[in-house]
Amino acid sequence: MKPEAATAHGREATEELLARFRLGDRRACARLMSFVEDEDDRATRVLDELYPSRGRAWRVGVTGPPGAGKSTLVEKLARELRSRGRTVGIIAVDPTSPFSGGAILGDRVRMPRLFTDEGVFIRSMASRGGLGGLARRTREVCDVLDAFGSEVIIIETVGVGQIELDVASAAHTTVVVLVPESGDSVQVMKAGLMEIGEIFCINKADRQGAERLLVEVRSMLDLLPDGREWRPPVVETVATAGEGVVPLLDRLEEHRQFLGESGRLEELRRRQVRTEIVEIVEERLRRDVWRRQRISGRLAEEVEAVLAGGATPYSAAGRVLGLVRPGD
Ligand SMILES: Nc1nc2c(ncn2[C@@H]2O[C@H](COP(=O)(O)OP(=O)(O)OP(=O)(O)O)[C@@H](O)[C@H]2O)c(=O)[nH]1
Ligand SMILES: [Mg+2]
Repeated sequence: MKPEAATAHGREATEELLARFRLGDRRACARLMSFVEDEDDRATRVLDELYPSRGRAWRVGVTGPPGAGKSTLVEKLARELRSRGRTVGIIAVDPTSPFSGGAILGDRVRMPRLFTDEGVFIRSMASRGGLGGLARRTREVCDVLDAFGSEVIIIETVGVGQIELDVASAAHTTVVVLVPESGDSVQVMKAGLMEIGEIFCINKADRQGAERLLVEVRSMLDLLPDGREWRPPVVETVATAGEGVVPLLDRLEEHRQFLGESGRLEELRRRQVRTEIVEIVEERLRRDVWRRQRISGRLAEEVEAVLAGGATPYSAAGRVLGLVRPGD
């Protein structure tokens, strides 16, 4: 096949997928998400096309230590949301897994009833060999789900590092799930979870030490600076039994209402759009720069100059940059 024919075929396929997506075809939706996740060349076109249809979904982050019961809780929350008549999207982000379908099998086992519900869309995401861009790709997959019509999107991440915190920051409302065995409160502070939680959930409240953890979390929250408009509530749950899920969702709804009434939602949106533009510009710059023959040629020369002595990577970079922006 000639290259032009291949391109035309690719375009046609994308148009057809978009058309099916608009008709509510779940498989087309999954395909478009894969474009985004794989950073396929078609992703930009797809995201640009879908942009006007996104922006309605409420994005809820659920984060916490490994094994805290996040998936169990997400399943129960999703079912409660369904009974309140909302459509739900679930994105399980596993930064430790290189396989993006990998976690799906587990989720199918954990969330069997949700998998057969047309009002629920479940997607697993992985780091694919590098954490770079995971937060952005998660946000873009959210955008696809949002445009597909999910009214509430729940993003599950393991809260262990900066990348995961970045992923959590894509959400409007973040629930931090803690369990009696998650270690002392100092560790929670260190992991940066205290700052990002708008709601704290003490799960496995059926286990020993839950009461003590509750007291500790409350006293830590008391240390947060005064004058904050939103004081994070603490809710106890037993996810396996569904206990506490209704109060948890009620607190979540309250936070959503607070976001709208306080003008915070508007502020979040502005910041989000700014981040998006900056990221897209940086991404394209990076990609385009090294594609320019003159610049990649100069790079090869500069490598030799540094190795030969007399030049440093810093002076070399300066000269390369001189070609990128000759006006400066
Ligand atoms: N006793 C008790 N066990 C629970 C509770 N919630 C979840 N579990 C159990 O804890 C284990 C881990 O639950 P998951 O929902 O997979 O936890 P997770 O946080 O999603 O785990 P990762 O995604 O691997 O980090 C499972 O065996 C659950 O049945 C609870 O409230 N009480
Ligand atoms: Mg999980």
